Amino acid sequence: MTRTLWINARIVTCDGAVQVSAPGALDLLTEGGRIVALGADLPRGGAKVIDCGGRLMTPAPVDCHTHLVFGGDRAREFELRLEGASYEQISQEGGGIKASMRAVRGLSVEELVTASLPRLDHLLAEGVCTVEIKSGYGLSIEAELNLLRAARQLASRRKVRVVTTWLAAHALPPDYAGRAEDYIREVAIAGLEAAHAEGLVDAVDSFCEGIAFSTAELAPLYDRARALGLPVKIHSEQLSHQGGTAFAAARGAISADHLEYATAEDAALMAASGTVAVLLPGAFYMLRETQLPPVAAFRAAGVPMALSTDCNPGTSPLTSILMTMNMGATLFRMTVPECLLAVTAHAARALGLGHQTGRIAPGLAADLVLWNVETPAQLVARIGFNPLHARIFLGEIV
Ligand code: DI6
Ligand code: FE
Repeated sequence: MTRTLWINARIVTCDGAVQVSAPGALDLLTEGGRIVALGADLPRGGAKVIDCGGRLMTPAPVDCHTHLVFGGDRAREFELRLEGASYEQISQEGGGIKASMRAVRGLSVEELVTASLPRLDHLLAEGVCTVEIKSGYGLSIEAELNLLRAARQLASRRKVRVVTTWLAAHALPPDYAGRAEDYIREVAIAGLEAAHAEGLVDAVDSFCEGIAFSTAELAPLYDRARALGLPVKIHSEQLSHQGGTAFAAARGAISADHLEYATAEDAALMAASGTVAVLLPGAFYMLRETQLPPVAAFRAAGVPMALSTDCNPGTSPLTSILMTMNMGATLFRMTVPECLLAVTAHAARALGLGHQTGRIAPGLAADLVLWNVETPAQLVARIGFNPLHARIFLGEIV
């Protein structure tokens, strides 16, 4: 087992308040992919020593909400929105998620992997070591299974931890128009059982929205998820307030995501249920949304806030976790420490992995990044700049 002593780094543990240690003040010992010890002048005893040269060391970013596996391209919809069409209009006219559905149904698992690898590589180039990937563009049992099969394949092609999420309740496909309850039963629930039996599902998600599903339609799906022992989460209050956040918090959701139209009451419910607020500034930006998520209410209620790319072909074609942090600060007025915690400790918590990754603490995975900067502010402030020096996944420089 490789035993490595990392010396002379400026370490931000993201374990509690964000503080940067002076270079050389703390050493980090890793062994067998885990963090073993963090402290001053740790004994070298047979460990390989790596001098970090005074660079900033953080936990590796976790991208906790992506639709990274998809096919096709929707840049034309971007143009239509520039010409004045709304996201809802495009969706009602057969575009949006349904356009991606048509593209996905025409691809094999291998083709989905090939289409998605460049996006994954973009995230990894900025140090990401854990990525959540949702289904949701297949909208039939077989096509949804293929998306998660491709997600699992990606984990074997790269040094990265992939967490999969069943999101068949993302949109109603044309063959089920007007039959949401049938779709939930025949595709979302039946498919969930098949996917779970195949080991493809780590959590269950849905899109609760006027153009998607209501809480009443979603309830049977969440009941089934609970019966299978799977964690649940939700896309809620993105375009309007539909009550998805309260619905999910009542079911102990690990996260509620988007939340532009969430209220202080939603925040209080989330605080009580331990639900993480996953904020997605890429979609806010692309849709030129003006309703800000209630960051002050989350802060006041003590709801942990995460930030994620929401990488998807329509509302957030974003594959930069650094840009996401910058947007969290600029668009959502989050502080630099909040932005850093949002892509590390809180993002890990949003996936139920808070005791596995996202912090630098003994016992956790040695998922780390060395950056060619000295402070977290230098990481968040710049745009289109990647200061990555080394990505370390399970103790090994990749
Ligand atoms: N909300 C979003 O922003 C993405 N999915 C969702 O539920 C967008 C999906 C898409 O337009 O392809
Ligand atoms: Fe999403």
